[in-house]
Amino acid sequence: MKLIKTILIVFVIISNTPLTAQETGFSDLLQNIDSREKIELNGMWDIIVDPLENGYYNHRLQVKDDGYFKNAKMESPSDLIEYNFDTSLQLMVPGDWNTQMDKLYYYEGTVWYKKDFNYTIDSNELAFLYFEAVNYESIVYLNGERIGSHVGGYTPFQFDVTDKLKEGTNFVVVKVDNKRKKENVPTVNQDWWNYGGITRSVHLVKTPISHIADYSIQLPKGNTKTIEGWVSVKNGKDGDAVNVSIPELKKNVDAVVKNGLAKFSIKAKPVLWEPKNPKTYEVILKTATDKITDHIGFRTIETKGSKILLNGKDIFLKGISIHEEAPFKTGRVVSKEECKILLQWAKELGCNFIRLAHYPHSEAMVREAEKMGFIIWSEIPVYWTIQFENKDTYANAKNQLTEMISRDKNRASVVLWSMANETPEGEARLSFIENLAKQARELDNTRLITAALDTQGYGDDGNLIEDPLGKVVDVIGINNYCGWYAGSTESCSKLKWASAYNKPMIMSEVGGGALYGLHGEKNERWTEEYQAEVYRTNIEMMRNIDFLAGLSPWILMDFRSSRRPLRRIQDDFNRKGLISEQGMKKQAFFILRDYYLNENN
Ligand code: GCB
Repeated sequence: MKLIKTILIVFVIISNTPLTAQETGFSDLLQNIDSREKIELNGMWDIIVDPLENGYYNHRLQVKDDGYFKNAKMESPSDLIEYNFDTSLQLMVPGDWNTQMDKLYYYEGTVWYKKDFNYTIDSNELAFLYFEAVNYESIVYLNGERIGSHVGGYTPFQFDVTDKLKEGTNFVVVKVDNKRKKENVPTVNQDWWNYGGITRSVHLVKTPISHIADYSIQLPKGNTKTIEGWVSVKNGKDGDAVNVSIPELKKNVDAVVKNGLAKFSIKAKPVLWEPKNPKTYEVILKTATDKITDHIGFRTIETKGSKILLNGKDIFLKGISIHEEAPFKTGRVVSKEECKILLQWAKELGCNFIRLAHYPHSEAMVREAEKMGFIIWSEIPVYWTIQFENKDTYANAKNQLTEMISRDKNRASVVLWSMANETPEGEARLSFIENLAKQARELDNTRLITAALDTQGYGDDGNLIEDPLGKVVDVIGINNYCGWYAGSTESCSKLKWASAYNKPMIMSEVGGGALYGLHGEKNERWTEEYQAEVYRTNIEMMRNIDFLAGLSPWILMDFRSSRRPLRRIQDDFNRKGLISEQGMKKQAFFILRDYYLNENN
């Protein structure tokens, strides 16, 4: 009895101990930079295309100490400097290089980017160079000095450059390299365009010296009456106060910093965020030196048997998959307006759910989706056959996962973290993804874990879901192309599904290709009629799956892919969009819309 009591006391002490900044599992990546004062470094950057990496290596392939990052200038007419940013070409940031310059359309390699900016030193502030995303590998230099590097094309990263900035003019150089490599995540093979460049915005973010770096504010799992969270404070000290207020709920609490972190818990009954009422609250965080404002929604997400429960109620996810491909102009999405066009089309389709495939999309996309009431599936590019046995590959995937969760952990719309897409069964792959899932749950135990599994085998009676990964995830995603890659369209309506797991299943991909405006018989590939038939028969199939909790067919809009060369049909586009890249709706759009508007309400 005494022993049990002691164990209980120890347990209570441990569970009440605040997490330290390290224990949150996140780095000090600044949360919600839009709430900060910043200098925008977007616009035209000078660039040098460097396929042989001449600006980095000498002819013995040793790293140079006077590479292009020095931004050297001729001082006398006899000087030999074989590059000059001042007379070079330019590219727009944010943006991919492939769609900005004809000669870079298929280019995969290194491009050097340079930008000048002015800075006025203020000894009371810190300055962070913050990149929303650079695809794929970047090495960053400030005023000719290397300040750091980053791997991974779709997540944010930052460097504290306070001590490196000069009064007046400064210059930043970024070596961007999007060469595909076997050991990378994604690997050499992918069905989307490997857009290179500084594809998202760059900012110089200013903060007070003691500042709020990060925070997490959520309802705990299954509890709609307590708002819980932590605020991590950099350069503060134990005992500092953090004030958390939610004016609309008339809540105002003080928390105390210990080991860099202030934990709090607020009894409250917020109106819950849901697709039909995407309610968010203004949340204000204050310390003696800093203040941050965010808009946060509160909701719970759980599963029960084969159901997904949002705020304790069964919800059917009527979704669509989206690539971060810009409508009309094509290329990477670069603006909020482009996000809104895509999301508005998803609204017209009757969706309440979006799968943001196959990598983390921009923060703007996630925030706009949240405002419009979309439930989000967010994923990392662990795609097809990556090197599951390679420790560096794992570290890379884990880092991308951590950066994704770090950035979006306060978004009520995000309910599913997806670990992988169509990975081949095997032991190394299973433990790779198991470990990722463990990491995701340690970082965030309020959301659900999923993965899109490859088409499950066809038996005589139908498909049985038995991939061992089913054990690891909370929600099973299935990509299945009945009527396109396998089986005739007629066979789909009769296809039966069974599952070895009592878990919800989302049909995370289903569909077929059509060129907008091409018409013919419903058995003629690439016609709108064929694609419409694929949707009709697959919808019938889905009506018969009693453990189906939602779907996100492939895909909202045609997107560029170098796997798709068929001339006059594909022309480098995957044509499985319900809408062409020029915004024209194909017949299948209306088939899916009718299903969403008339069923499962
Ligand atoms: C898939 C992949 C997706 C492809 C799609 C297709 O299964 O997950 O990335 O684009 O099929 O169109 O083949």
